[in-house]
Amino acid sequence: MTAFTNTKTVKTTCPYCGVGCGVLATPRPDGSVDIKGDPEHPANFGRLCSKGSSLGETLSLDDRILHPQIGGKQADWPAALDLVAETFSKAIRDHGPDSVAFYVSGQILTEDYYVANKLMKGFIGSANIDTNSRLCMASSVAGHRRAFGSDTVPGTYEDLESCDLLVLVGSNLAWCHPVLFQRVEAAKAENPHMRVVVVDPRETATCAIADLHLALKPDTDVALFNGLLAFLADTDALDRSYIEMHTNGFEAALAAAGPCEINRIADETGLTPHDLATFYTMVARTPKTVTVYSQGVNQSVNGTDKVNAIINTHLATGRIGCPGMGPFSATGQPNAMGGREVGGLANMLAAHMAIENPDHRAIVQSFWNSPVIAERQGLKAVDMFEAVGDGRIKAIWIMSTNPVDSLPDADGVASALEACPFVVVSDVSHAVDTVAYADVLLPAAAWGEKDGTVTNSERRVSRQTPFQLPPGDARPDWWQICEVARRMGIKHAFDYDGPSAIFREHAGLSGYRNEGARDFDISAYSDLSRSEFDTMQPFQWPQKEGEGRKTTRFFAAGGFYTADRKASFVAVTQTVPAVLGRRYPFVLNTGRIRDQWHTMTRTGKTPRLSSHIAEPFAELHPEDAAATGIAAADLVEVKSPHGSAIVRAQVSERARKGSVFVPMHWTDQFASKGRVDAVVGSEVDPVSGQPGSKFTPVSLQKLSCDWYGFAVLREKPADLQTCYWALAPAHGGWRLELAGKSEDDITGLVQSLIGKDAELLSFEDASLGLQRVAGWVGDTLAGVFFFGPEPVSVSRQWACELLAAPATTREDRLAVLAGRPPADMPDKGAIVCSCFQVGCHEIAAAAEQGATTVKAVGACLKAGTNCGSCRSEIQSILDQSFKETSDEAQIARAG
Ligand SMILES: Nc1nc2c(c(=O)[nH]1)N[C@H]1C(S)=C(S)[C@@H](COP(=O)(O)OP(=O)(O)OC[C@H]3O[C@@H](n4cnc5c(=O)[nH]c(N)nc54)[C@H](O)[C@@H]3O)O[C@H]1N2
Ligand SMILES: Nc1nc2c(c(=O)[nH]1)N[C@H]1C(S)=C(S)[C@@H](COP(=O)(O)OP(=O)(O)OC[C@H]3O[C@@H](n4cnc5c(=O)[nH]c(N)nc54)[C@H](O)[C@@H]3O)O[C@H]1N2
Ligand code: SF4
Ligand SMILES: [Mo]
Repeated sequence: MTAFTNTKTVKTTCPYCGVGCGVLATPRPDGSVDIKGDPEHPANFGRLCSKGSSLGETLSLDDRILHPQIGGKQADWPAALDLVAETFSKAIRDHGPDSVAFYVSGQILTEDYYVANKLMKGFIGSANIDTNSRLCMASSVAGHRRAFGSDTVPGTYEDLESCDLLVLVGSNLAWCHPVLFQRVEAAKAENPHMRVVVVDPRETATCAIADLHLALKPDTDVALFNGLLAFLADTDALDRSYIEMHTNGFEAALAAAGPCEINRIADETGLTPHDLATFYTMVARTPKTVTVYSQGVNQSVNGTDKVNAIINTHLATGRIGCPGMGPFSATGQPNAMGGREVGGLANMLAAHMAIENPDHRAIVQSFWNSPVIAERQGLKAVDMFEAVGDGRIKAIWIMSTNPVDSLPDADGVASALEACPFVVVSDVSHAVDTVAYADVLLPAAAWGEKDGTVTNSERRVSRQTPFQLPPGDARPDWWQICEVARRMGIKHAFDYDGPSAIFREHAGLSGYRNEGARDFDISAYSDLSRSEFDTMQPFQWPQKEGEGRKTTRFFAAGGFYTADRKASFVAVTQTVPAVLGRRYPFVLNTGRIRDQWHTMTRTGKTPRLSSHIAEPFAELHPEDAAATGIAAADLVEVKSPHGSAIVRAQVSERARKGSVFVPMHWTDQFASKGRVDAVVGSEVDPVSGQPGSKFTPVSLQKLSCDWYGFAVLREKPADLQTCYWALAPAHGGWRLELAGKSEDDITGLVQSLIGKDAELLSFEDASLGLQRVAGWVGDTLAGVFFFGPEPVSVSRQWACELLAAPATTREDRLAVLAGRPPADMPDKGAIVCSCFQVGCHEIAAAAEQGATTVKAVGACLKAGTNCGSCRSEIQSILDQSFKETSDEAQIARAG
C-alpha cells in the first residue's frame, strides 16, 4: 500500500453491481482509503451494501499484476504491445479477420469498451468481439429488441418504490442488488398497500419481504406469464386502446399463450392453483405493477421467451413507461449497460445500432471514417470458445473477465485456451485462474485508478474517478487497446488524449444522423471539455443535444423503435424443460451469495466479506438429502457429463425438492474443486446465445473421506494436496476446511500448516475422536488444527477470533485446545452481519430476550445498522425463532 499525499475526497462509483451506487473515497495518509456512500448520488442516496462498504479492504497490492509478462517472464510495455499487435496482424493477414477475437466484460468502462469495439468492428473488420454480458444480459437485450425494436429499459428505480405491486422474477434482489432492495424495503414500510411477489424456485433472502413466494419448477416462467396474459384477457384487465394504438401481434401472442386453465398451469409450473389465482388476481387488480427480472429469467435456454412473456403482460395492460409501472431488467455488472450502448456484443453495432441494418452500418462507418465495417454477427461467447478450441481462432484477447471459471463447460474452456496459439489476458490480479493461460499478460489499472464512465440499470451514466495512481506498470484498458491499434498500423483513429476524448466521440456517435430514430442519444455531451468530464454529474439518458432534461421513461405513449413505431407482442410457448434421467436426476441451479463478487478476485481478499459464507456449498432439500444419504456438513460431489465439483452440503427446507443450488464464486484459488461451471452445461438460448446456467441435470453423491479437519492459520498455506480443501481469509490469518484419506501424512501436514518453528501442544478427545494441535511462536498463535473421523463441529467464528488473542499462560493455550468458547463467551454462530461481525446465535438469543423486530435487534446488537445487507437474514432468523416459539406453545397447549 502506498502512502497518499493527496487526501481529497473523490466522488466515484462502486465497481460491483448494476445498481451503480455513488461512492465517496478519501485516501488517508497511512495508505488506507475511507469509503462512504455518496448522499447526493441518485442511485443510493448515501447507502452502500456490504460489498461496497468493504471496498477499502480490497485495494492491497499483494496479488496485483505490476508488469507485463511474455511467456511468464517480465517484459516492458513496448515489447508486449508489439508482440500483441504483430501476432494479431499476422493472423488477420494469414487467416482473415475472423481468425481473431476479443472477449471483454461489463466491468470495463464505457471508454475501454468503445475503443475495443471500434477496433474490432471498424478496423479489423470482424464482429468477433463478445463479452461476459452474453452470460448475463443477452436474453434481456434480445427480448427488448424483439418487443421494442431497441434494447431499451423503459423505467427507473423510482418505479420500484412507487408501484403497488412488485414482482421479482428470478431475482435475488436482497443479495444481488442490495441497495435497490433497501429502497424497496423502505418504500414498502411507507406504503401499506404495496405487495411483493417473488418468483424463484428456491426461497431466497429476498423472500423476507415477499407477500407471496411462487417456488415454481425451474424454467417454467413462460407458462406462468402466458397464463397471466390469458387471465388478464379473461378478466377484462387489458388496455385495449394501448394495444390498438401502440402494438402489433396481440392476438397471436394471446393465442400462443393458450387458455387460462389454472389446473394445467399449476401442473406445468408446480405451483398450487390457489397461489396462481392469488398472483393473477393481484396483477389484474393493480395498475401500478413493476416486474423486475434477472438471471433466473436471462440464464435459460428459453430466456428470451421468458423476457417476452413478461413484457407481453405489460404491453397488454399499457403498464409501461409510467411512474410505478413497467418491465424492468435488473442488470448485473457495473457497466453491463455501457457495454450495450457501445455495441460490445457480437451481434450489435455501436450506439444501439443493428449490425444487420445496412443504414446503421453506413452511419457507423462514416462516423468512424473506417476502412471496413463488420457486416455480420460475430461469434457469441460459447461459440467463440468453441472456435478457440477447434483452431478457428488463432489469437484471443481476454479483458476483465475470468472465463475459465465463469463460462459453462469451464474445463472445456480451459482446454481451448491451452490449445490456442496466442492468448492475451488483461487483468489486475495474479490470483485469477485464467491468467495461467496467458501468453501475454497485461497489467490493467484497477478501480480507484481507472478513469471514465459506467451506466447503471436505470440508464444512469456516472463517473468512475481515480483517487490513486496505478501501481507498477499497470495501465488502463483503453490505453492498451489504442496502443495495439496504433502498432497495427491504424493512424489517427485511436489517438485519444484520455477517456474524456473517447466519451465525447461516443456521445457524438449516439446523436449522429439520429433524428429521434434511435433510443440511445447522449449527444448533449458530445462537446464536453476535459474539465466538464471531470465534474460531470450522474445523468440518465436520453440527453439529446439542444433539448433540456426531459422525463427519462420510455413508451408511455408508444414511440417504439420499430419501423411503424409500434411494439411487437411476441408469441411464445412454454418448452418442455430438459428431462432428468436416472443418472442425473437433479437440477443444478447456480447463482450468487451476498458477500462475494463473481470469481472472488476482489471480495475474496477481505476477511469481513469471507466471514458470511466461507466455503462452497450445495443447498439441497431434506428429502433429497435423505434419498441420497447426504447429511448436513457432508461433502458432496456434484457431477454432470461435463465435470464435477466438491462442495459442502447445506440441507434446507428453503431448497426446492429436486433442485440443488451451488454458488458460482469458488475457483481453484480458494478450493480444491469448487468451480461449479466445470459442471454446468453449455446449452444456449437459440435467440440470445445466452447459456442456461441455472439448469444442468446432475447427480449428487456423498464424498466419504477418512478424516475431516478445520484449521485457523497465521500464514497462507501453500500447495495443499488433500482430497478436499477450502480456504478463506480471516482477520490476522486464514481459515481452512480440509478432508483427506487415511494414507495422508498428517504429521507432515501439521508441520506445513502451522510451521516447523512453532511450539506445539496437542490433545486428543477420545470420546469424540477429535484431535487438536496448536502451535505458537512466542505468544503468537501460529495455527490450530482440529481433525477427526467426522466433519468437525468446532465453532468457526470462535476459532477465527483466536488469531487476535495473545496466549501468554498455559491456561490460555489449553483454552485454545478446548475446541469451544469458554462459558462466559458464548458461541456467536455463523456471521450474519459482516459489518459488526454479529453471529446467528447472538441474534436468536436477542429474539428470545424480546427483540421482536429487525430494528430491535439493531438497537441491542448493532446488527443491520450499517450497510443493512443482512437485514433480510435477521428477519428470517426472527421468523424462525417465532415459529419455534409458537410451535412450542402449540405443543404445550396440545399437551
Ligand atoms: N452479491 C453479489 N451481487 C451481485 C453479483 C455477485 O456476484 N455477488 N453479481 C452481479 C451480476 S453480474 C448479476 S448478473 C446479478 C445477478 O442477480 P440475480 O439474478 O438476482 O442473482 P442469481 O443468484 O444469479 O439468480 C437469481 C435467482 O434466479 C433463480 N432461478 C433459478 N432458476 C430459475 C427459474 O427457472 N425461474 C426463476 N424465476 N428463477 C430462477 C435462482 O434460484 C436465484 O435465486 O447480480 C449482481 N450482483
Ligand atoms: N454457473 C454460473 N456461471 C455464471 C453465472 C451464474 O449465475 N452461474 N453468472 C454469469 C454472469 S451473469 C456473469 S456477469 C459472469 C461474471 O464472470 P467473470 O466476468 O468471469 O467474473 P469476475 O470475477 O468479475 O471477473 C472479472 C475479472 O476482471 C479482473 N478485473 C477487475 N477489474 C479490472 C479492470 O479494470 N481491468 C481488467 N482488465 N481486469 C479487471 C478481475 O480480477 C477478474 O479476474 O459469470 C457468469 N457465469
Ligand atoms: S448495491 Fe452494493 S455492490 Fe451494488 S453498486 Fe451499490 S454498493 Fe456496490
Ligand atoms: Mo452478470
